[in-house]
Amino acid sequence: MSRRKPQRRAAQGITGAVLATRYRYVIGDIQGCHAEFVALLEKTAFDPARDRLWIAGDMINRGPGNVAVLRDLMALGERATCVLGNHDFFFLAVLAGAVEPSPGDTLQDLISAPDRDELVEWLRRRPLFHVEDGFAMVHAGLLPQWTIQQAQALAAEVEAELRGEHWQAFLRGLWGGKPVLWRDDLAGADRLRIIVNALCRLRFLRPDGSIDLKPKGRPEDTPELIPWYDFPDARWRTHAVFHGHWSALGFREMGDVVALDSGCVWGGSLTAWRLEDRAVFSVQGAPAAQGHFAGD
Ligand SMILES: [Mn+2]
Repeated sequence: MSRRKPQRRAAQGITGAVLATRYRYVIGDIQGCHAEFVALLEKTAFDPARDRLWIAGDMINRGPGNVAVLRDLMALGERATCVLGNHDFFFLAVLAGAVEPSPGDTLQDLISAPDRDELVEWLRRRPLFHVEDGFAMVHAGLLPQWTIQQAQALAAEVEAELRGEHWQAFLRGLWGGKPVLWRDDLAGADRLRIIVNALCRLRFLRPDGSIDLKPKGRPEDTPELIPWYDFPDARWRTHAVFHGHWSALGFREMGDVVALDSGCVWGGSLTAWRLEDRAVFSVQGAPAAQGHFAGD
């Protein structure tokens, strides 16, 4: 974290209100683990009047308390900056009729919530990428061909679709793993699909810079592939990057990249990283029914 020092300064909210900030806490994949989320905020002594949360996506699914997590984050307003993960997208896609829930999904509390529509309207207006003070946050990863500024512009292309009137049709065309190699002249659904797959699903790249979405394990298990954050000469390296999505990695500080999915819903822990002084806070997750680090 040496490139730029974090600055304790006021943040400009989207309504133009100036939010005085004491601490910013970056938190990885909550996945409906509401009790652990509440316990973690208690442990950090989070003060909603002075502090802010950065949530690295996958706020919901696999865990038991999806509705409560979304309600809490929504209630924080501009105090919580939440980027979308693949599970957040998946829930929206279920509502759009693009995909069917599988037995491991736990979205029923959301699907039948009395305030479902309000939660959905909030969720589909979240960003896919956040940049502030020399730091960037994304759920999964960044492609080596992208600068931070380009990634911001590409995320905005997807955000515009998701916020638009035809968001459900957009999601129905989004599913799939192709294309795997970025090109600046990609257009239409192919372009939007690879942007979402990179920001929300990426772990490994092949040496030619193309995406391989299949492996979910530790980097040492697939030495022929390159973790996205290790790709040589990646153009996004002007900023420090926080990400989640990779429970097999666990919490890792890797120079200017910090991995924050410590697998709470799989019996691991939920971690908060305080941006101002790099203090780490964590609480133990409940034992997982499906075994330790059993999935995403
Ligand atoms: Mn994920």
